[in-house]
Amino acid sequence: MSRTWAELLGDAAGVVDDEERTGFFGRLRESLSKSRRALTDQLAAAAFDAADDESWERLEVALLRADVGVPATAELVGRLEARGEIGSLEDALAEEVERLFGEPPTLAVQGATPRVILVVGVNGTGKTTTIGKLANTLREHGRSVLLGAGDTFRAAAEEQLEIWATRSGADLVGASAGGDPAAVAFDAIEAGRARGRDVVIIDTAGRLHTQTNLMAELEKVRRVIAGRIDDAPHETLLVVDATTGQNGLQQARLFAAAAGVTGVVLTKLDGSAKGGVAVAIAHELGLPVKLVGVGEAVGDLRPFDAHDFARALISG
Ligand SMILES: Nc1nc2c(ncn2[C@@H]2O[C@H](COP(=O)(O)OP(=O)(O)OP(=O)(O)O)[C@@H](O)[C@H]2O)c(=O)[nH]1
Ligand SMILES: [Mg+2]
Repeated sequence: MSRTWAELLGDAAGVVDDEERTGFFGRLRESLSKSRRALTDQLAAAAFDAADDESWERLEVALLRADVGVPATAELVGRLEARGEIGSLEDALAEEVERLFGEPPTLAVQGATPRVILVVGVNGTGKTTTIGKLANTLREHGRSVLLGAGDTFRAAAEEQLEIWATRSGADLVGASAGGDPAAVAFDAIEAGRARGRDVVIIDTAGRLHTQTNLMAELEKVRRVIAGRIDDAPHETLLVVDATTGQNGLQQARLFAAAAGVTGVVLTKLDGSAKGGVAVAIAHELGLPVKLVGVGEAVGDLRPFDAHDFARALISG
């Protein structure tokens, strides 16, 4: 059964949960159907025989084509080989993929408030949309929310965030003076404190003149946040567009090194995504996937569920 928001947020089970549990798995399966078919077709091309090298090679190729990447593919194949007897290959593979994701993560929204969530990622991956959806869900789950419009680079970024703030009943702190994202983060945290808000979410730019500029800016934003609240940001979520395949892994590597990422949001799983990049990110970088986006609407952000994801990715 799909993971609930209450579980992700560390809350007691809420009334919305039952509704959340139904329907989502079906949508995820639908989203990943193309990539699942490609994978299972390849696996089913000839019966899998654990004693046959060609069977293992076919499995490797299928995983690589699904964007799982070389290290995670090697790990999965190694684990399956170590099992010896493999009943259903699809079931065994789904079990190993699920195990590879590790323990179900939580989102650090418990504890002294305001909790601060910084959202980073390259341009167009879905940062601002994710923030809007997350703000809305947090509001539904009893939190007061304040959004900081830290993307001062792109024209209209603040207006886009403002629409989400209005829709979700969150406060907005924009770049009133000049365009310094660190100043926005500072103002947002001060306002969150003064108004007693539970969660402050800070948007950032996805692109600057150079990548070095962007990383330096993110570091400055983090420094300013940590200067206001010792253990903040409590979460730094990296938003990755699942349709970019192995590129997403490269982005994750870069941001993990420079921005202290604590979790990944995998968006656009409703598009032509292959989904396997989630396995690569979790295995190679040890980063938990915390949320998945399966559309542009407010209800299209969900807690990541390793069991469901592995089945949607693999089992026919
Ligand atoms: N299909 C689909 N579209 C999405 C999803 N998440 C975001 N989008 C769309 O992707 C586009 C870019 O989203 P934004 O939220 O503006 O992305 P961003 O990372 O903030 O982009 P910049 O501010 O330019 O860095 C928008 O058209 C969103 O509606 C998703 O899960 N599925
Ligand atoms: Mg944005």
